[in-house]
Amino acid sequence: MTKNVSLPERLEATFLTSAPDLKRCPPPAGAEIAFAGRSNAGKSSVLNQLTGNRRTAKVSKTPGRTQLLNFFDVRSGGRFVDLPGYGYAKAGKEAQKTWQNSVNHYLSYRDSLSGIVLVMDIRHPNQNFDKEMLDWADASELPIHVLLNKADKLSFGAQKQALNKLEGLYQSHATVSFQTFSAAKGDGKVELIAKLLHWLAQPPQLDADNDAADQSV
Ligand SMILES: Nc1nc2c(ncn2[C@@H]2O[C@H](COP(=O)(O)OP(=O)(O)OP(=O)(O)O)[C@@H](O)[C@H]2O)c(=O)[nH]1
Ligand SMILES: [Mg+2]
Repeated sequence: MTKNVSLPERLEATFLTSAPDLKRCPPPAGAEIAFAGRSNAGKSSVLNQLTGNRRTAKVSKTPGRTQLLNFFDVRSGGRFVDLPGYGYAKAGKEAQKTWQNSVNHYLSYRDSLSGIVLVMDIRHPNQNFDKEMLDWADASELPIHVLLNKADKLSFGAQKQALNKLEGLYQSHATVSFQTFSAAKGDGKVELIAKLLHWLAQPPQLDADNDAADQSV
């Protein structure tokens, strides 16, 4: 029997910079993994659990806290990007539109993007934005890993039920995978780290000319 390869307990990462839009993103360096999801689903908390540092990304009880694209250098190589949350009603229509435009641009044109971690609140999964993101990733053939976060809020049976339901709904989506997660407790971290290390090890081949063009979108 082969021995299991041991995984790190965390993926250390340090804040690099914030960008309001694609134009002002830092030049790509290795594989980039974006954390997306509805506002308050727990994207920043997931990042902090992953890096083992509660101060990596700002967490707030007030939805809409993350308003810029926040870049983090992963120590072992590659980048994480904490994206502004979708659907923060109180932000005002104009501000919301601006943020969402920058997220859409980033997702559509960032060549170094290797995968998306889509964070959902397990109690309210598969909302409109989530559906759109899953369909878009499927059409773009981009790997997307869904975290059913805040699993600590449900019984084990209810967690399984939510997971099975989503897996069934998206059976035909070839690039999607699902898992339950708790950013509060760290449950599911090993599975997530394995997935991310796999993505980080396969940075997309960048075409220098294309990339320069993309930065000007
Ligand atoms: N119980 C529980 N609470 C969580 C979990 N993950 C996040 N939270 C809480 O949910 C709230 C929102 O978390 P954030 O990490 O700031 O969410 P976000 O998705 O980054 O939000 P925006 O930046 O507004 O888009 C905070 O009060 C967190 O403490 C979890 O796994 N379990
Ligand atoms: Mg956040």
